[in-house]
Amino acid sequence: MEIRTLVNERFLQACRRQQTDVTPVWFMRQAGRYDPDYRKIRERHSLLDICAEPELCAEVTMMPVRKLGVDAAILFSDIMVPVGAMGLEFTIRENVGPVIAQPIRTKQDIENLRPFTPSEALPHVLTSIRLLRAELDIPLIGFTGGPFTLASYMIEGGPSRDYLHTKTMMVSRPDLWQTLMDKLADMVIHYGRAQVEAGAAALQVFDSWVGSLSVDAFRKSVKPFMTRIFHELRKLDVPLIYFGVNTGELLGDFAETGASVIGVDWRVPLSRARARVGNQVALQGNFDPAMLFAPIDVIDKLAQDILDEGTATPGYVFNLGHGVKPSTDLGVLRHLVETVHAYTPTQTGQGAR
Ligand code: 1CP
Repeated sequence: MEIRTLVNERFLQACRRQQTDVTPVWFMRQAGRYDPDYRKIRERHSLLDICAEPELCAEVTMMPVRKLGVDAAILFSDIMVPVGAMGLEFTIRENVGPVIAQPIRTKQDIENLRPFTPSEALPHVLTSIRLLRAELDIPLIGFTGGPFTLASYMIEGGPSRDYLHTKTMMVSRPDLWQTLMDKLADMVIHYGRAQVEAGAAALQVFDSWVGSLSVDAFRKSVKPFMTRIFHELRKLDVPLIYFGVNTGELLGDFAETGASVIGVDWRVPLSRARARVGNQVALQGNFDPAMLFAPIDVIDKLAQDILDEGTATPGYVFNLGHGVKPSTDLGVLRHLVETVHAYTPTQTGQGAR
């Protein structure tokens, strides 16, 4: 299959902390329900159907690239797709998220999980990536869930507020926790590698809910697995983005895992995030997705402030602090992309371009 030359590499350059012509921008959950054309496709196909059908998956992945003018595409999939391939059945329930009929609670449940070989278990995902690599002239981001976030769905059986079963297993059965996290870390490594080999130019690990942990719990029960994952994935020589919500207190530890880009939510100013992560990683974030419903002049001012802070140090990718909300106006997203690309540092800002 044809491999396209990337005409726009500014996303990869910023991830590598190199100079860029303008600040690169993409949005978490940029392919999705805010787009009427996506909603139309969803009337006829389930989310998992789209993930399993390469032509459809590639089409949905490219929709925001054409409509918004973002600098990177992200594969349309879900973090639970490889978990299904490990033998744990789940459904995606409308307005809820992933639901697992038989959550993992015992040693036997963990032992029953199948080892994961991407080319056998998810060949269609790799086909989608190859199709996209032939179509896109901007980088494609592959992704996986982080082991903690995946474990939380597997153990709780669905979305959770307090992660009671997960945290209980972590502290009362560290042996089971270790076995489960090791299996998930192996999956993340194999899946990440397969996605890059198929054509993904960067990988993001969505550890969305790891911010529910204390710093001590993160260091003891999650960080060793993340460090192993990034140590292995670094050999692929592509940017590795580590993102979670509510992770302000964990950012320093995130930077020590071996990830090359740290995703920041909107709660932490980028200047403070930078002080916590040091200068050896790039930053990505952190426009509050709720502020996309603010008046345009408020949006512009907020974007300007974020850009001033983000570009103060080389290595910055503009993004939201979490995913696009389904009721967001597509025109506002397009405006935000234009605003980011048109940005010039304010007098008082220390933009590095
Ligand atoms: O049919 C639909 O449109 C339902 C909503 C939806 C979508 C669009 C779900 C159910 N998954 C997806 C696709 C998806 N999932 C993408 C698409 C690529 C893109 O970004 O454009 C991505 C990256 C994910 C990753 C994902 N799934 C995460 C990590 C990112 C995040 O938002 O924190 C998580 C936590 C999930 C689980 C999940 N799947 C779906 C929902 C509604 C949820 C969250 C449930 C919860 O609150 O726990």
